[in-house]
Amino acid sequence: MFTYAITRQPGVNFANGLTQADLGRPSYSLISLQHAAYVDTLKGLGLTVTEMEPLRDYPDAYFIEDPALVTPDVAILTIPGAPSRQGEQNSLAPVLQLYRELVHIQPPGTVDGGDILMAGNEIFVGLSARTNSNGAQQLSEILNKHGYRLTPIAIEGGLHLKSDVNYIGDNTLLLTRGFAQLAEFDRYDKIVLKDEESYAANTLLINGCLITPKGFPDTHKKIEQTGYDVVELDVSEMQKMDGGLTCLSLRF
Ligand code: CIR
Repeated sequence: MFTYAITRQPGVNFANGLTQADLGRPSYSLISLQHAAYVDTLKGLGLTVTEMEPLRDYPDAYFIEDPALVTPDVAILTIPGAPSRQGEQNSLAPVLQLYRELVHIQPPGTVDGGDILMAGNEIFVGLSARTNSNGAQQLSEILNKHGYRLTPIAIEGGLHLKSDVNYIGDNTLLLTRGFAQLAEFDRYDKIVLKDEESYAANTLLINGCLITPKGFPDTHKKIEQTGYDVVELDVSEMQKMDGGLTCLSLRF
């Protein structure tokens, strides 16, 4: 169960953030509404949410999952892999140290939170254009001390590991077809997405509720069969900036 979440509002310049998506120009008024609905959903699920202000020099900073990882034992400030995002982590230190012992990834390591998938005591780390092997090694040394086992997963296409696979409890992964073949995921039950619904792999489990992006009916039907409550949120404007539901909060 999660008790807390930290979010950050998108800034007026959020459209200057990084993106490879070709989905059109995003709207500030719409992303503000979508973000507010996300925060309200977390609150409705019982979380106490710390809402942080935009960081003017970091238009991607509302994807607050990337510069940190919070586990039950420790908070890790990462060094995000994209040069334009390096520094976002510093603003999180004052708030995270209220809750956890703080540890810092050191150069030359880089890690994006979007590459870290926690499934109980097993943690998968995507080795991507953002997370390098030095960063993954540092993460592993920190987290082994707290009883976690880390498994690296090479990310060939796509931005982050959690763009393609998420853990939805009960030993079950929600994932795209390519990732379903990986031997590293053999011991899990799997819900495999239709190719045209791969964006919905970025579904978030919060306190018995699956928050899933709006507009993916086959995925919706499949995840309803788990017995969890399912809430759909429209995150069209975040999708235009290559982000989604998990990226928008730190949960612990
Ligand atoms: C970026 O490219 O860094 C942002 N535009 C999107 C980050 C999405 N974060 C995530 O999936 N954890």
